[in-house]
Amino acid sequence: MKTKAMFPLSTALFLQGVTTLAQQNQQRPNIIFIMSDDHAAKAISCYDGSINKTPNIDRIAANGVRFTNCFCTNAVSGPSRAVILSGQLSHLNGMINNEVTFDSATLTLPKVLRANGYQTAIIGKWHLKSNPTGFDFWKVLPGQGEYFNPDFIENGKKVREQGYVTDLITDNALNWLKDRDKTKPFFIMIHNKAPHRPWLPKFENATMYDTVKIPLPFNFFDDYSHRGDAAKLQKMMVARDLDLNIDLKLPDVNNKDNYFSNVNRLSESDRKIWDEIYHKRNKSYFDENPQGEALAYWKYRRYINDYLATIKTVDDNVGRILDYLEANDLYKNTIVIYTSDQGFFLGEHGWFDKRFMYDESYRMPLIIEYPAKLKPSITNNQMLMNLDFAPTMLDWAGIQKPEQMQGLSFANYIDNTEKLRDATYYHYYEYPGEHAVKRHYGIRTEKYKLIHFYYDIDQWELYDLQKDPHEMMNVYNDTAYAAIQKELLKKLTQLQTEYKDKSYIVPLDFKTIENKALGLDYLLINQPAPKYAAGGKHAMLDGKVENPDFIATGINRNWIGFEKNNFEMQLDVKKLKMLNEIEIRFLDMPEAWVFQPDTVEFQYVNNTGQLKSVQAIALTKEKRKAGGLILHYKATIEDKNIATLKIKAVNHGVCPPGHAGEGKPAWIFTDELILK
Ligand code: SGN
Ligand code: CA
Repeated sequence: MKTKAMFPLSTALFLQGVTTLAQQNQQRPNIIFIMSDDHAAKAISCYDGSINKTPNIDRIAANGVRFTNCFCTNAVSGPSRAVILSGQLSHLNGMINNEVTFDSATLTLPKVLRANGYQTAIIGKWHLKSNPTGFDFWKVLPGQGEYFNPDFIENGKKVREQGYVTDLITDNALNWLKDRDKTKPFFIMIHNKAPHRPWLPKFENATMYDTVKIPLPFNFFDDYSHRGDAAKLQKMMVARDLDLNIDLKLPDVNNKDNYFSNVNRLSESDRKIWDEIYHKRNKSYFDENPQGEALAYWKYRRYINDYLATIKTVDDNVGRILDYLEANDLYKNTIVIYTSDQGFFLGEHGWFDKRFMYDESYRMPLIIEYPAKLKPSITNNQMLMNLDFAPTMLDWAGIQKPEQMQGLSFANYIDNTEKLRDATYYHYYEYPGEHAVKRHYGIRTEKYKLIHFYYDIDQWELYDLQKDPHEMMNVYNDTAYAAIQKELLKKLTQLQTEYKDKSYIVPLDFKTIENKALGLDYLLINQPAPKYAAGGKHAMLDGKVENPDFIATGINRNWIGFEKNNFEMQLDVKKLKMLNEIEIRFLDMPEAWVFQPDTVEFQYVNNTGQLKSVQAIALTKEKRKAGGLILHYKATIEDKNIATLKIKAVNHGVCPPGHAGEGKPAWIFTDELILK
């Protein structure tokens, strides 16, 4: 059996065992899993309705269940998809960020369904780098995919199709449904690219929202006071980080002929139509020449209008799928799921994109109809995660979930009488990365959210979601919340143990080196900043140095850091008798406000009492995976009888002009003085 070779033995046996069981089951439901990319619940009218109408997606809710508390476990595309497929959290399925390649040998939902007699297919966005496995048919967009005339990879072969991506995905899905083997139940994943950046609507919808003034969210001009640094340091602001040409479709200022570089896939005649639409559409911008807040508002409107216009086509195509089911007597016994890989910021906090555990990006829309089993028009507020999708679908299909799947089936929790769980877990890793959202993990209960930002930061946030649903006020360390904070921390630790997630403990990876000065007492003239004083008293002389690929955590790091101050260290080296070589290591990581010292000087007094001084230079540079360089400053000493040694490294003082921290204190980071 082919599957046997792919799975561990226990899994192969498990699949075989269940196959026979499932074969006896004639009434197994079909499953259509429709997932869009970055579709926030706010932009679905059965959730909100204030900014757009989605009559077809709403049909699913009217026929079934709308879930109001479904959350993703890692709010970025590849990771969310991998969690849905595998039923395992990112640290176990390996797809911690969009950069990683999904291991195609992972046991996934389509594999289990297929081994149990289902016909399986996936069409549309895949984004997991390796080829899809577990599908009888796959036709996926390479990478992020294109909106116009996109390429697809069909069972390994590249084909280019003419048309608009959302329509083409549904065309292909309907074709597959028509041609399927009608003796078997089916499972199809229909994955839209829309409404992903750069939000290119179909021609006929391009201006549909231009006459409606969608209001700015109340916290669009959020200044992030009462929050930690993560919110302040992101790069996903509508007003600042959207590109006028690519994202907002204004002519390219550097290349007027390149009116809009994103549509170069259009045929010449279509391109003309497009240009005409946008010449007209952009007129208001040139007439008004908005500046300051008016420009921010203009950007928001262009952004939200395009975003919603791409959703119009998503909704139309959901309608086509539902119509097909009704017309082909598939309505009753087909589970239709509509969701998005995660939520999205629609100007809240001034942002676009996702990644943060704040509700707008954290919450997933989830709507399910299954007329044979589920009552219509139900609202369900169970605390769910995308981790639960695979176990639930398997449950409905009458298949026991494989042991390694960590999620829970909510199939029997739709009526709201019993709670499935009391907290959801989150862990985001894509940092350093696009949009500069710091790594963080946390939990959410119905009432509270606790987040820890880590890696090159060590900050906690606690939100009282009932009093502060928009997460504007971090109450971590507010004494009024002391008991709640303690309880949430306990729950968080409990979940991390249960889910076997230790991936937030970035391993301290040291090399042991030869150092004659091991354990000698020393004196620091200036003290390191308390947060970066880790490593204990002997950190500078403990014979341990960081491996260049070590990833700093901000917690427990071996480097010691000095804000604005110089680094000055003095030690008695009489015991050493002989001393030839001195080396000291400094970090150069300007983007983290850490600069190499302006000068490094070794001063020493020999037994004749003479004071001598050598300027040291950085002879070796090691590249760190976590960013920046480790500079090794070295000097050779001719004198034999040195009594006292002093090292002085001069801080750059303030971040230089043009730097993000211009004028703010610069840092010096050092680890290990090596004497030979
Ligand atoms: C692209 C986008 C980002 C987006 C990532 C991840 N930039 O890189 O804004 O966050 O995808 O999105 S773009 O300028 O290329 O559009 S994800 O949905 O695939 O995770
Ligand atoms: Ca996405």
